[in-house]
Amino acid sequence: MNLQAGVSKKITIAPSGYAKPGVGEQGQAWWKQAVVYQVYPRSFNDSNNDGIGDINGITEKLDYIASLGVDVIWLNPIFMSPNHDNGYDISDYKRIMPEFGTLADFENMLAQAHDKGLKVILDFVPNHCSSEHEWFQQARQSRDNPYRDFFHWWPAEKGLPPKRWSFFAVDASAWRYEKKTNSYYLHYFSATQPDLNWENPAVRQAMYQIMHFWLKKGVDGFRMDVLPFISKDTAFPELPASFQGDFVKYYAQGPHLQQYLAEMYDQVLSHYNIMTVAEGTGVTTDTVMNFIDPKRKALNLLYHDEGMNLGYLPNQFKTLPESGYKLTEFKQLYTKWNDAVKSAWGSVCLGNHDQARMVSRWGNDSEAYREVSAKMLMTFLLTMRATPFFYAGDELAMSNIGFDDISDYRDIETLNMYQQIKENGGDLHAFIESQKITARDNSRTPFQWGTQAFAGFSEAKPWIRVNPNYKTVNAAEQQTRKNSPLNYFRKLIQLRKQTPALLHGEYQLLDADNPDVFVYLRQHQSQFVLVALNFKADKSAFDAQGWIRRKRLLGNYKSDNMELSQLRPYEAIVMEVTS
Ligand code: TEU
Ligand code: CA
Repeated sequence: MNLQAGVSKKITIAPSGYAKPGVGEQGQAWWKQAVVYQVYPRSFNDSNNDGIGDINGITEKLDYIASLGVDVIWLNPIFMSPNHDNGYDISDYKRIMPEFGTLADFENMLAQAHDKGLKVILDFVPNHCSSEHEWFQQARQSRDNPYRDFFHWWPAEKGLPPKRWSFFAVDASAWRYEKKTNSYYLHYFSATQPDLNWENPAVRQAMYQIMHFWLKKGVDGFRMDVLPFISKDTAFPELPASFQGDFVKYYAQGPHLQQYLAEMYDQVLSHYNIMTVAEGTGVTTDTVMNFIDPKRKALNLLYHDEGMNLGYLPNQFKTLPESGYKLTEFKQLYTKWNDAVKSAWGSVCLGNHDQARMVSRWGNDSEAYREVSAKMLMTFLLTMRATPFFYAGDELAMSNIGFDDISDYRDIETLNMYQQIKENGGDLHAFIESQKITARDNSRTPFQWGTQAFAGFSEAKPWIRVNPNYKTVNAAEQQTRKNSPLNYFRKLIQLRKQTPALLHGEYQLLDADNPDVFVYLRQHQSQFVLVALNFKADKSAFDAQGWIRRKRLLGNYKSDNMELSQLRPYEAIVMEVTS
């Protein structure tokens, strides 16, 4: 062991970045210290037993959420919507979807959340609305309708529009022909989600006004859906011949992005002490600072999809190889993102409503390892230098349902892709096999509260099937069990909050080439915390690179592990170290 090497390593992570005003210890913005808990309202708790989760259902469970120690609730869209894409197709941005309740229900929920010290951020969808929105209903009537320019049109007399793929359309095209005005409209997502034309100042003003409307009600910020898409090259050039389908590169982060962000900042965001998070589809470490650089007028945080897509086979729809993903790539990726946002602030997540369950995708959901590997992944999220985002149910180690029958699926992405493959004579069996692992509906099954019928989510048959493992995997059972994932999650959050090195210390990757163990150091002033995570079902060794254990802070095994450099299957340890 080379002690000197250890010492010089410490110097490379000296807390020099903390001198800057606003980023330093004193100037820690609340959203940097927060833990975010994402609630998918449709699946969380059903208060009126119609099988659909709702706002009053969330209100009933605020004490549970507060008991976790999280700070912020992010609600998926709750606005008026025909629900072709579960609320990501908004038909009225200022009204609550009746299935979820009323504006009064929302205001009550918000007030009660605030009383319990919880903040609430809403999911705002600026890139597209529902085809049932009044704006689109008007716009499609005639070419000279006042709302015509709220959307992107391609007049058919110009010929076929240049190829653009859609995420969800069965015919794969992002252009849809409308006979009435002999034009095509643009929809990057389904045909029921026409893209709004941000070039039009009236669209931008309408959006800012909607944001003010909710912020004045006291909401604590927004998650902004596919924000990079709001600026496009509206000349819609032909794609290069060599084009391989990586379409977000051509579709998003257009020439006016910075202008729109700055305008939104000036006219809306800067007037409130809020948390603003961009969904960063297609954003790389080269462009992330355009969205979150504190020196710019922009947002606070961005979460990227690069992490979510890790391991997928190229040119195949959300398909993982048998061998899964490579930990070395995982480590490299999160280290690269940590470094890229050093002068701003990062966010970290391993799942959400668009992804598989965290433990199934990144851990091991077999009976033997489901809990221990879920705790290991929680440890990762709560010890990185970034604001962690958890998806409701992660704290219980809820796992994929893995539907194998298309009739069980509810999600437009799966249903339309299935139809597309069917029409093209593709391999439907292979598609279903891959969806069992990666489908979005895996995370959308009802929250598992207890052992009663429908897991206590509802007394009526839920809109989507409950995972049959609810008899053993549920909150009631875990509440009283000392070492349950739920109670481990609570302890871990407290540890993060009490440990300056974990909250805002510098991050440094150790033992980078180790294929089984993720080891890193967090350091704040004289406090050094080492985190070691075994991502494998076997015992794994790692190199602590000269760091000596002083005190174990937390681990996911009951008994202490006295060997610093040997970890048991999926073991996670957090310890204070010294050189
Ligand atoms: O998702 C953005 C997005 O790019 C999705 O296509 C995502 O990559 C895909 O679901 C992964 O399988 C956002 C929302 O989070 C998603 O729920 C919406 O369906 C989508 O935008 C359209 O609003
Ligand atoms: Ca309901």
